[in-house]
This record gives sequence, structure tokens and C-alpha cells, in this order.
Amino acid sequence: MNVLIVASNRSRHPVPVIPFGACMVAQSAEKAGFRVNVLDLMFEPSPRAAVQCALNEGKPDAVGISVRNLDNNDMQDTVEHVTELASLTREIRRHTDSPIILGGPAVGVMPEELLRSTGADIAALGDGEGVFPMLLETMGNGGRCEQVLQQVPNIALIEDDIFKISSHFTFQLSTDFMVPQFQKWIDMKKYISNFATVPIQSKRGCPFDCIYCTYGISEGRDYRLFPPEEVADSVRRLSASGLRDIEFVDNVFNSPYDHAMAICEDLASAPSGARLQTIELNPAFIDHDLLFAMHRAGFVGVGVTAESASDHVLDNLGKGYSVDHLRRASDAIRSNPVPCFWLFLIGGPGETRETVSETIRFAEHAVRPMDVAFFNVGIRIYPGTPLARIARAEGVLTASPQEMLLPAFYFSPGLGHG
Ligand code: B12
Repeated sequence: MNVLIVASNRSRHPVPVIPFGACMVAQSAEKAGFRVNVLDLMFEPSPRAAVQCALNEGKPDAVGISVRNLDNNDMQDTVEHVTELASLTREIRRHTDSPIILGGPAVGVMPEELLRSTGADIAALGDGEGVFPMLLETMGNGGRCEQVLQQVPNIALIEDDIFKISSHFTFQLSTDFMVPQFQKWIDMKKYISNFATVPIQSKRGCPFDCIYCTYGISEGRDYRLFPPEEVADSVRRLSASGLRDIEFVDNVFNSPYDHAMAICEDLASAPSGARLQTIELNPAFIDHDLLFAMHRAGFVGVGVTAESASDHVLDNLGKGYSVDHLRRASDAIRSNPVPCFWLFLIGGPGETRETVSETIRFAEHAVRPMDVAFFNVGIRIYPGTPLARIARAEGVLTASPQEMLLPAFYFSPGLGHG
């Protein structure tokens, strides 16, 4: 069976992001015995022509589309990608009758909406490297819709205009740690020359309760931790192959704290030569020991998702930490040489001019001259999150879930429209 996977993301802001999920899914399908090609649209001058060519030459029996961003999450300068995705899917459909399968982080959050707006046949939810080979196998054996829904977990489709989902759903499909052979699937030279970092993941799942976030919906709330020594070995292997700028893309790197520590200690015990980064440190679990271990492991940059320095707003956002935690994190960061990128989120529920001032005062004190602070304004509202319920109750959100494929943002009524 010939399989084509189209990595559809073309956004180069802030940098082009390596299609980690698409490469992983491609590698797992190949391992299961399928002939797989990846068409990465990131640097293609004409996506339509590239799609046409890949379909005509490869004659795939199934086409997977990896969907990363629905939009750029930016309230002030919004760019949506859903219209583009729908026309890409239509273009694929014009050239082939083979089933079209959607996968990616947004697919787990809005499967029905994405299936309806694109006209794709199947949505794969959760860990693609687990679902995709099973799905191909069942379809290869002639499985029709009902059979696919019965036999393959984590699949959704629309039949006779009714949205249907597998009888069995689980986030525990694949527990194996995997780093795909990126060079085999995509043009790594192009990514590296455009300042992309090489992604690696030390866990899946997110148990936190941030009211706006979809991580728990798309990956589940239970941690699936990858063995620290395997993660560290992979960093060393990537680095030895010349891929030295490596980024941990975990939802939160420093939780569980002991897991992050174990990875850092392993890396420090046999240095990799890699320049490591992560943008996702939770301030509740930052201390001097962790930062020291990260420094010794080879981290050259970290990001802290602080969000706000008002206890009231942090509470409302469901962050589970307080301004005291932020102060302790800031002290630890000050005593460590690793540069830090502070992320703040302005406009959450309960935000007022006073709470914004608190956050800015904190940033003025905490952010060293060598560091960077970034302020996001407004929060993208996703269906199924507590923020969506709050926004509806406050009358801020009136869009139907289908309409929420296009971005809607929460901006605290306490800040006016300004
Ligand atoms: C780390 C990260 C970043 C890093 C990336 C660094 C790097 N080197 O890769 C940085 C900070 C650069 C970044 C930037 C942005 N990000 Co970001 N990012 C993430 C994060 C936390 C992890 C992404 C990741 O690599 N996961 C690991 C891989 C393996 O998982 P995956 O891609 O989901 O793939 C799995 C499944 O989805 C599935 N799958 C994937 N493809 C396919 C295909 C098929 C056919 C199948 C069957 C299955 C399948 O199987 C895969 C393996 O299990 C996610 C949150 C999350 N948990 O997804 C947000 C996330 C992807 N980012 C998001 C956004 C919005 C952005 C930005 C637009 C933000 C901004 N305003 O700048 C930019 C866009 C950048 C760009 N050029 O595209 C959103 C996308 C939401 C949406 N769907 O619309 C997410 C989901 C966070 C959120 N808000 O919920 N990001």
C-alpha cells in the first residue's frame, strides 16, 4: 500500500517548525510495512503543483494530512489557516479517490468541525504513530466505515451526515519513545538554515488545569513519560549527527520535576555537545537546582510561561501557582547564567488595568537585561475548554463550535476594548 503524508504547515513565524508529528507518523507507517512518502509544503513555492505532482507520481492508496496550526493565535494580527486547509483537501480530492486522513493537535480538539469543513474522510485522534498504521492495515484489508470504527481506536468520521467516533478511545496507544530520522523525510538543511530547532519530546499528556488550554484534550491528562536515559541518548545521537540545536517540545518540561532532573543529570554525565532549549517551564517547579542541572546538561535558553503576576488572574486562569512562585522562579533564574524568555498573557478573565500594571511591574523587576519578555494579548478560545464556557456565560463568545475553527479570542471585559 502506498501512503502519502502531506505536512500542511507553511507558517514561518516566528521560525519554520519541523513537522515532527508528520515525520513520526511516516516512520511508524513505514515500520509497519507501508511504502511512505512525505510531502512537506513548508518551502514549496506552489503547494497545488507539489500536491498534484506527488499524487500523480506516487498514486497513493491513502493520503494523510498533518494539521498543525488552525491560526496564528494572534488577536491583533490574526492569520487563519483553515480556509487554506479546506482548499488543500479539495485539491487532493480532485486528483485521487483514496481516503484522506487528518491528524495533528487540532484534530483531537475539533474533529467534527474539521471533517465537515475539509471534506476529509477520517480524523485520527491522539498519538498518530499508534493509530495510523492500524488504520492503514484495516483499510488495506478492505475495512468499511463501520468496521474501521469498531476495529481501530481513536478514529472519527462522518457517515450520512452523522458524526461517529470509534467504539474504543485511548490515549495509551504508543508508549515507545521515538525520534524520527528527520533527514529521510524532509529537507533538514533548509530548516536548519532558517533557524529551526530539532524537536524532541520527553513525555506526553498534561495534568494541569489551565482554563484555555487544549493539551489535556488532545494528549490526555495522564503523563506518559519516556525513559530519561533513552531521551538523553537520543539527544546525543542527534547531536552527533550534526543536529545540535535541539528543543524539548514537551507541554511542560519541568514537570514531573524528578523526570526533568533525571534527563538533565544523564546529559550532564556524558555531554552531548548539543545546544538545548525549551520554551515551556512551569514557574511552580523552577528552582536553583533544576536550572543548575539544565545548565550542566547543555541548555542555552529557557522559556517561562509566567502568564500573569496577579494572583487573582493566575487563579482565574487555573494556573495552580501564585506570584510567590514567580518570585522564587525569578530569583533562581537570576542566579543562573542561562538566558530566559518570559511569556505573559494579557486579557484573561478578571484582568483589569491594575492587574496588568502588577504584571508589568513584576516583569520590570524579574526580566534581566539579557532576557526577553513577550506579552500575548487576548486568548484563543477553543471549544471544550473552561474558557469557552466562561466566554459564553459572559456573552463574549456567541460563535457555534463549527464557527470556532476560525479564531475567537477572549479579552477581559475589565479592559474595555482598548
Ligand atoms: C513546542 C511547540 C511550539 C514550538 C515549536 C518548536 C519546535 N522546534 O518544534 C514553538 C514555540 C516554535 C511554537 C510556535 C507556534 N505554535 Co506551537 N506548540 C508547541 C507544542 C507545545 C508542541 C508541538 C510538538 O512538537 N508536539 C509533539 C509532536 C510529536 O506532536 P504533534 O505534532 O501533535 O503530532 C502528533 C499527533 O498530533 C499526530 N499527528 C500529527 N500529524 C499527523 C498526521 C496524520 C496523518 C496522523 C494520522 C496523525 C498526526 O501524531 C503525532 C505523533 O503522536 C504544541 C502543543 C501540543 N501539545 O501539541 C503547540 C501548538 C502546536 N502550537 C500552537 C501554535 C498556535 C503556535 C504558533 C502559531 C504560536 C505563535 N503565535 O507564534 C507558532 C507557530 C509556529 C509555526 N511556524 O508553525 C498551537 C496550535 C493550535 C492549533 N491547532 O491551532 C498548539 C497546539 C498549542 C495550543 N495553543 O494549543 N510551538
